[in-house]
Amino acid sequence: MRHMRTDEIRPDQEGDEIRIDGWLQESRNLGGIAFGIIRDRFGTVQVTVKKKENPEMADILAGISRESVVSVIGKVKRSDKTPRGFEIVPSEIRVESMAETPLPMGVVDKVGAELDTRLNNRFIDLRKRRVARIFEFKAEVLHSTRQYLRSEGFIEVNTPKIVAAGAEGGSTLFKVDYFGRNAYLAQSPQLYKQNLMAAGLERVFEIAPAFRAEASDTVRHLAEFMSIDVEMSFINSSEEVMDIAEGIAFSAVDHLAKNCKAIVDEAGIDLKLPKRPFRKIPYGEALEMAASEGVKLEFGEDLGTEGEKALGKAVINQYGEEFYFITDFPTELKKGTFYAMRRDDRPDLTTYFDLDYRGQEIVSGGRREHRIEKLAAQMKENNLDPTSFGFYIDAFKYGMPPHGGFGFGLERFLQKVLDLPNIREVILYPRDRLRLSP
Ligand code: AMO
Repeated sequence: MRHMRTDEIRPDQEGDEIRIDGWLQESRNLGGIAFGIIRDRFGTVQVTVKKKENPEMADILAGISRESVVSVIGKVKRSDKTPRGFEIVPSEIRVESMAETPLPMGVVDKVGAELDTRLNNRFIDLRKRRVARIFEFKAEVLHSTRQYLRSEGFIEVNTPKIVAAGAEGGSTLFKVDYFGRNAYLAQSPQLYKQNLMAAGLERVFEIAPAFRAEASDTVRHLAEFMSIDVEMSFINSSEEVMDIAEGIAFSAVDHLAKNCKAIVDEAGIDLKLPKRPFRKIPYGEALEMAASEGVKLEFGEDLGTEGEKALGKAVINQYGEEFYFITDFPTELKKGTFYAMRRDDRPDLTTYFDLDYRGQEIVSGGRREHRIEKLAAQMKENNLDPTSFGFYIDAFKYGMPPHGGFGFGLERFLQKVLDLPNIREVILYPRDRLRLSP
């Protein structure tokens, strides 16, 4: 008999014999009636047995533990006592997999479990519809991002995740024993993305994990996160790069608002389409705005979490906007970022930018220095030896187009769209300083 999804069944199928499969969410024995709620990914249905009519079946149902996987064959019967207007009267209930008791955590309990307990038992946590919805949401964002970038002429690429050198500073590199040699897990595909510009691919994107040995334990840092990386050639300004970062964020919100109403409603969020183009706030002005919300920083200092939050508040208070770029980061602040192009008219400022969403950085990038003499000079300022940069520097020797790009943190974005307190909520199996399993 054909398996049916719970959401496929309707009251007007009265009398039809069907099969449903799922988890027994709960079962009750109420006097003369035993009933169970069967749940699959799409919803729930009620199975009802009148003891007088089928005492054996009533006993079977009552003897199955919560969250066991069952297969039920039965007839659809209209009922105005159930939320969906029908119930299933079973002729056969087969237990495919009996759940042990007690459960490590509840699925429908009113009192929620701690995040750690939930993550330790993620397979049960994900049985909660609200939690599973987060990952449907994530899949939709990935879908809209691919659609948008392809429509803008980008091709999707895959670069190695086992690498010989980092792109984002030594302190957050994970070391790997690579056949007796030192290797690292890629912190960012940036060096490869740039290499592909020399290769002539012109517009590339990659959606892949990035690894950071983040020592700090915060609600917005993971040791493994999904980075949406973009690199594009023949640009004249960093604004062209910002346009694409903005396009990803906008198209994701637009797609969710237009096509995912059920998910948005269930998540209980108020999705507002952002005004375009997103506001661009030069770093100097961003400092003043953060100061207006009580966080005072010196020119050249990193905004940091507190500065970002204060700026987010100021932007909402003054303009009512949630997405905004911080532009013109000072050269002094981006010193370690040897590949960042500096502004021709103001070498004390770079072409680097962040995109922040309600007080949290979600994207970082800019225009790269493609002129090899300038790049080598910037490396030397950082006490780096250009000759030790192997494949990276070679790509600049034989024809490198002007180019730029960015990394867009998928989980950072999702955490903010869904307004969740911890980034671990939006990744199936988070990796952090303490967590390696599951
Ligand atoms: P950056 O290091 O700023 O830039 O990273 C880009 C974006 O990735 C996200 N992100 C993180 N998300 C979760 N946990 C982390 N530990 C974490 N670290 C970063 C943020 C951030 O804005 N090479 C550049 C990109 C480029 O210029 O192409 C880079 O990786 O959302």
